[in-house]
Amino acid sequence: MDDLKHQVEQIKNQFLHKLDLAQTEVELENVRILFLSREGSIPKLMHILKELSPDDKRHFGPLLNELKKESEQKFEEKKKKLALEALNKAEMKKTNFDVTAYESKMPKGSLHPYTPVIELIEDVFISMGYKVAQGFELEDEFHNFEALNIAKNHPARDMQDTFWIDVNRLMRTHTSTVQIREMESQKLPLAILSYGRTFRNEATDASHDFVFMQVEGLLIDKNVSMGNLFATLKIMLQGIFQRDDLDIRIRPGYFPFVEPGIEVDMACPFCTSGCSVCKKTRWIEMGGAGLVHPNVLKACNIDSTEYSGFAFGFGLTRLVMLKYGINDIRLLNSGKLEFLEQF
Ligand code: FA5
Repeated sequence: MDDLKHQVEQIKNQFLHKLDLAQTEVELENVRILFLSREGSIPKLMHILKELSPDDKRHFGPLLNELKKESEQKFEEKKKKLALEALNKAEMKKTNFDVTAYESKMPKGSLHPYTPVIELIEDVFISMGYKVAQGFELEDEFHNFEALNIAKNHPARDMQDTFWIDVNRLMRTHTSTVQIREMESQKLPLAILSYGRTFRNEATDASHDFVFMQVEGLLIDKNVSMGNLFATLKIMLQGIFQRDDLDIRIRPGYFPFVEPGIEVDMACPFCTSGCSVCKKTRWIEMGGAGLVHPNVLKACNIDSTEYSGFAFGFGLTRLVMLKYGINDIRLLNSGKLEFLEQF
């Protein structure tokens, strides 16, 4: 009887080995014929069962039944696996074929002008050790206003016409919300860059849209100065425009969340004596910046006697307009093909 036990073991191993080697439907069918078909080695072994004594039957019956059941199950699993692989291969072939055919007939796509500018900015800041942070477009009053030192009834709230969703929730009016979320949750020192859509309930014109992009930077460390801020802004603008000789103007500016605060303008590239983009001023306002106000640090539980920092928030949409000479901001969100095809 040891002989029969040995035989069961041997057939089982051979079956598993051959099943493992089978890589096509034909090879799998050969395994089935060899082991599971009526003349296959497993059913043949089952025939021997009939000739055994009742005692041996009781002992070998379950062993042989288990071999049969397990082999059939393993066979079905392998069959499904091979069928799925064949299907995937066929799908891939179909996709490859379709893409080639599609490409030859359809016009080519291109990057939206935002994309290369975002990549340039990310390159500049990642090379300086900054982390790119994500924020929320749907925000609460605390992160958009209060923590940024803009209390209820503060006149600065009127400067940012807000799309309110309900009493506490709003569409963020600026990316400065990310400053707060990062200071609340990250360890110091902190160097973050963030960009994304912002929303303002205001009338549109050549340089104003109600949905536009901003890019925000924040550095919190010990002894951060306006000198650090100026150097960083200069590196950013030179990186975006890929030139050193930029016409930039810096003037004092008021934002409740920085002290001192500045505004940064760039010379209008569309005119020599004033136009609708620069509102006849020859300068286009690009963004605000300054040293983070101690009240903001306090709202994020940061000790303002130990840490200081700078922050800036630029109109990414305006940067893109200047880089590519786009004289109407509304084109960027228009989805107009004749506009997008130029890039
Ligand atoms: C702010 O939004 C501040 N959060 C910027 C800031 C950040 C200051 C950190 C200090 C420290 P402001 O409302 O000025 O500031 O907007 C910043 C820039 O966004 C503007 O200079 C302009 O380039 C752009 N911008 C503002 N409103 C619009 C609009 N409606 N359409 C297009 N761009 C706009």
